[in-house]
Amino acid sequence: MADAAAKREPDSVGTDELSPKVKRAKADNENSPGEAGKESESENILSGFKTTNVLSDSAREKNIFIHGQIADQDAVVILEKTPIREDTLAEILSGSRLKLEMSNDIYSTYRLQAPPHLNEIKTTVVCPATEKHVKKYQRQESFLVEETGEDYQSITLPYIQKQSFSVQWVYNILEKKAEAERIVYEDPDPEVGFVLLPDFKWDQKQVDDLYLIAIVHQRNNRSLRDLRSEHIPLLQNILQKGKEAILQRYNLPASKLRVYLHYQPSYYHLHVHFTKLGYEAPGCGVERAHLLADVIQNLQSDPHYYENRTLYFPLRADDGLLSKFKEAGRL
Ligand code: M7G
Repeated sequence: MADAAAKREPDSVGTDELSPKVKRAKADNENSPGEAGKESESENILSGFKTTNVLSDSAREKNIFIHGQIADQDAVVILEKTPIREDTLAEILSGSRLKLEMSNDIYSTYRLQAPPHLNEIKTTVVCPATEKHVKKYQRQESFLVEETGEDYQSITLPYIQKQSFSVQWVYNILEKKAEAERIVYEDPDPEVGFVLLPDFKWDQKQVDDLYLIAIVHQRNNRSLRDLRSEHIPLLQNILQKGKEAILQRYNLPASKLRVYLHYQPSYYHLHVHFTKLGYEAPGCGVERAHLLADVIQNLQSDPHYYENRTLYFPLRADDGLLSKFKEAGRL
């Protein structure tokens, strides 16, 4: 399944006991005056979208990743049906049109046409998209790579210095040129500070699939590999204040959070993922996610842990980095 696909686990273990409460908290937040009017109607840039091919899709996850063109520029569009929110049930049940499909004994199935505002499709557009974006969203076979500290220096680092995605979107956030109104919390300190905001994979309509990212103000750390014991205060600050901010805003306690870094990340500016425990977020598996609490402990016991350790991660079949590992005889 493509990386960016948000998995929905409506019946997953451990997600239900807090849900009504946190959902209400979120709904209250949304109704507060400070939140009003943020979403603006935009011109439909997708009306002229020309589809080239479907990169991946999933009936189970109810999403589709499409490659195409918008006004002669390459684009990737992600369409995704969102979960049904408990606080909209009354309106869905009473305000929809119902068409009977079949009826048999005590069983019947219908097509329910919900009011348009309750029937939205979360849409993400990357335009202009690079070839790397197209590859990122294409369904692909993956291979587990074993990277020693030396491999990082001789294979990975030279590759990512030349080939990685632009982090302009990250600088826009840090400089308040984009998404400023979405910031949930900021610690402006240049050394240990960070910005916490919703990941663009999360539509913020329900807490069940909560997903935020903390982006550090420091600009000299690419990833987990660059972390040393001197970064412990930064990491502890993110863990502590990030959890507090999420409790305050979404009424979700730390015991319900999965806080981790990706290795390899897609974007080489240090950031931390906060997702709700029980929500199977893309990339939260053991082959890619490193719990922030573990990272802190590892650095406490060995200041150079992430400089020297062999790290394992999956790479997709057409990833240029995989070719570099093959060329070096490391796969
Ligand atoms: P990653 O581990 O570098 O890559 O995480 P991944 O996308 O393979 O997981 C970067 C995180 O930033 C991901 O969770 C993205 O969904 C998120 N993200 C990416 N972009 C381009 C944006 C953006 O423009 N705004 C926000 N809010 N989140 C983004």
